[in-house]
Amino acid sequence: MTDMQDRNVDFRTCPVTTYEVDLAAERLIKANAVAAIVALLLGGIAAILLALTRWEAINLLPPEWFYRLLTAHGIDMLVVFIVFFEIAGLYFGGSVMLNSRLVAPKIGWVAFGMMAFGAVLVNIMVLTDQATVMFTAYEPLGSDVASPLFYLGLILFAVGALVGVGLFFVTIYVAKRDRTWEGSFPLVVFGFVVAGIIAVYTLLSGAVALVPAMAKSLGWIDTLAPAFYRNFFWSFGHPAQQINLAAMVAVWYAITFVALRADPVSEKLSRFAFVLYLLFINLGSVHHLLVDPGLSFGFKVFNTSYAMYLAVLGSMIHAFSIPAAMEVVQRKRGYTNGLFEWFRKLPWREPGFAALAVSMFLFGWIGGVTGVTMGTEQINMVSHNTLRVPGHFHAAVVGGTAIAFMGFTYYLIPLIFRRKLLLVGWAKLQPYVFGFGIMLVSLGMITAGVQGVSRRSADISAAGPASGTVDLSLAVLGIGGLIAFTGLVMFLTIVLSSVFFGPKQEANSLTLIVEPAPVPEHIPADVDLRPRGTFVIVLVFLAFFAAFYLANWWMLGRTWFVG
Ligand code: HEM
Ligand SMILES: [Cu+2]
Repeated sequence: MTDMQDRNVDFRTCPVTTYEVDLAAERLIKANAVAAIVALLLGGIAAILLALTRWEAINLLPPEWFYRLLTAHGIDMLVVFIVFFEIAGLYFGGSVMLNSRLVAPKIGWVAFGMMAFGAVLVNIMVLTDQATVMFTAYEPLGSDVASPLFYLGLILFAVGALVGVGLFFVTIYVAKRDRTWEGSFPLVVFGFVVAGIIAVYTLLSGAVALVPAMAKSLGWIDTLAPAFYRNFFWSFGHPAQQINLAAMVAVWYAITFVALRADPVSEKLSRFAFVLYLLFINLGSVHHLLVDPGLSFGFKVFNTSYAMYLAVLGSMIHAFSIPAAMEVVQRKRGYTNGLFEWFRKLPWREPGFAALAVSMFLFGWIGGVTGVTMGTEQINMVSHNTLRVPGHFHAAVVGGTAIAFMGFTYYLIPLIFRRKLLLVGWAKLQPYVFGFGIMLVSLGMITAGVQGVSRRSADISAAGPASGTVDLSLAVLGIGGLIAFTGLVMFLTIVLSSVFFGPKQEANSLTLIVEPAPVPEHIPADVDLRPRGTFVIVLVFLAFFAAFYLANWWMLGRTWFVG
């Protein structure tokens, strides 16, 4: 604490969490969070137009605009929105949650400026048709077509993010040195540290892909091997999803605590699961290269199956231990009837909890199951580049990560923006509306993809009349898009109106609607605290997973008949 006073850092004490909040960190968290929301708005406008184009009966946009907006949507959502939000999360975890000052906030503003400028530049290039190359910008298309300023924008954004991550690490180092908190890192911060470590090599890999591509678009070099670009692009693009994953799981633990005051059943096991991410998850990136001819079958299978399953194990540990933590704390509160009384009595009307529940469901049951299945070399042969792929990642990254981040934002408003959350009644419904919409988007995409509809197609009618129930699947995608867009507009309205027009006030409670009942100090020995309901849910999940996986092999077996 002495160090803080020496440096004249302004702190306030949060009346609810008792955290010592560095006001400079608070301002940076606000700026990064608002930038994230603006990106979400832009990406969301593109999203509904894309969904209404893929709904073949409407086919709204002409192809040029479809591809332009597809590029903008991919970048604004998957890169700009998510990364700005994560930088806000890192400053929150590294400074606020550790009661420490944010080291060198000026550098934080430089990082913010680079990211914001880079994002604006990329958007201008994409929207003025100077970079209609998809967010992947594969070689040789990418550097033949895209303006060098497109690459410059992406590189500035990535370097700015790297600076922000660096600031986070220096901040936690100083916090540790000054002993601003007791004991080891809180689990949530530990999750952010893992996300930060993954972010470092992710962003460096991005530079290895994008810097030569920019050099080529400037004419400084003549060739850039497509396989080289793809390899490094995906050492950036896939691990970026693992940053999202680690940050999302950290947010899951945070919300579990906020909404239920539940601690993890085994904190050691949860930490171990985070370490599994760190060690194994980037190997799974090879699933993007499963159709690349230059790589051996053994290399592909080792990385996408054996190695990746260790990372999947990490996710399963989290996904089973969080409901178990909820069940144990609910049982302590006396909800011990049958297997599922604890479950029925969960705070379904609390916005953060609703977001957590929807996020865990969509991430695990749809995103996770389809991802592991399609990552299998053989099954990938029929799903690669079909709509099944965006079907999978909309469940994972939108249904999972974006919804978790939305839920978390509701708490940042009273705690960090120090404003009253307006439209709380909407906030209670928003995760369900958005989640239901995204579920339909995802299922529509997956079922269309299974019938062979390709991703990134403005219009599939050129290939002749669609077979089977393709039209129905695409209609489900379109209707889901309308519902999800409604949920997105609800979120943006709640957040932006609260941030700009909500009455200023200090937070007075951790939760927004449902205050959890206190947990009794002494629990009689005969109360059954074992999470038996969770165990049943886990078994059902594993059975569903196995059935889906085997059904895919069965379908694959019906694709080519040997004999
Ligand atoms: C209202 C919510 C959303 C809707 C309705 C929506 C819809 C769509 C549609 C229709 C496509 C085009 C698929 C294709 O034809 O291949 C797409 C692509 C994509 N979306 Fe979304 N999306 C939404 C939110 C998000 C969010 C929040 C993210 C990321 C966090 C995201 C990431 C992506 C990515 C990375 C692509 C692929 C771009 C490409 O192929 O280059 N989407 N989305
Ligand atoms: Cu991937």
